[in-house]
Amino acid sequence: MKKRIFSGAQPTGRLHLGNYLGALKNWVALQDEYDSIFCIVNLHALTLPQNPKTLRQKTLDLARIYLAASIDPEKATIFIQADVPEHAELTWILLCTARMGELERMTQFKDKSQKGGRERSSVGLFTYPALMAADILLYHTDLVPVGQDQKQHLELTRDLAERFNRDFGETFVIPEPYIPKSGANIRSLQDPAKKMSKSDENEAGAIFLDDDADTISKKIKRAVTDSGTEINFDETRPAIHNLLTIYQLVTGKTEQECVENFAGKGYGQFKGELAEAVVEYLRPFQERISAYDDAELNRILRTGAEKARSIASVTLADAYQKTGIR
Ligand code: ATP
Ligand code: LTN
Repeated sequence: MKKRIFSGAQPTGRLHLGNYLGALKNWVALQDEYDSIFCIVNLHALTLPQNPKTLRQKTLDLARIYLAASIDPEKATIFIQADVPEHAELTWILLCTARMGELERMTQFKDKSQKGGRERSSVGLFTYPALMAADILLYHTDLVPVGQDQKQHLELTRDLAERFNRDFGETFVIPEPYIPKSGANIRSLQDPAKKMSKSDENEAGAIFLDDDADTISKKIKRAVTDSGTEINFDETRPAIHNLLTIYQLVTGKTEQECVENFAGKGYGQFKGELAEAVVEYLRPFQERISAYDDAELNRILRTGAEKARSIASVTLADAYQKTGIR
């Protein structure tokens, strides 16, 4: 029996190179070896204000991105979170086992609630990690490929699963995070102190997967650099470290090959070669993105939801039985 992976992304905006290099790329790489389930987490999207007129389309667009990124619906299960109501149901059970203190320690809540202020943040934003834990635990997931920013949520998921198993009897598999050594933490091109993010107001900080060649070039040319002239993987020069990491990941070169390639060259030439490499890397993806119409997407998502539900319903029934609800 193959081991299982589960992961998801929110349909909240345009996906960027950080999402791709930190997560999607690894989903694709793992889908042959693992029984793979990839979710479009539209219930998570509601934790911040969304436009109801565009959320459905964004949800379908994210399915299109999964497919264009080479996730194969013949191998992997792709579905929309809200099509499997067991996610919301198990969340309640997990919320009743989670502690206030645990959720209060989540740094993503601290970051995301900062914008509008804690007082005005939705309770859903606060309880978001329990929904993520339900996503993962419903499928007896072994491995969860995510970026570095999700590590803390994964640890909470493990704690909740262990606590439930201890209090009510063996029910959930304890999942392991899969966080790549390189690419899990792509920084903003405008401010390397921040991660590259969909929700950053400054669009110049992110390379979106659907940016055209000209936009990619401009963003890379305008990317901030550090003092000094050398192009190397020096952690104390986070801007160049980030750009060189992107170069390494999109070209598949070793660290040493990257450094040798740019020895004695200036930032201008480096940025030119980096832009070219990113454009080439994204080209096949961009060519595939229009290949799927909404009818086909809906068919894939319906099949995915049926398959997901057949697994999730058994796990939920077990959790309901163990807790004395049924
Ligand atoms: P964003 O911060 O871009 O708004 P998000 O929190 O809405 O992202 P999702 O779109 O759900 O996140 O993220 C999908 C995956 O991309 C997650 O596994 C996340 O860890 C990963 N990811 C997000 N940003 C980065 C980044 N800058 N570098 C590497 N991986 C990232
Ligand atoms: N919280 C994640 C998205 C997410 C997820 C999941 C990732 C929701 N449920 C389950 C992996 C497994 C995020 O914001 N990036």
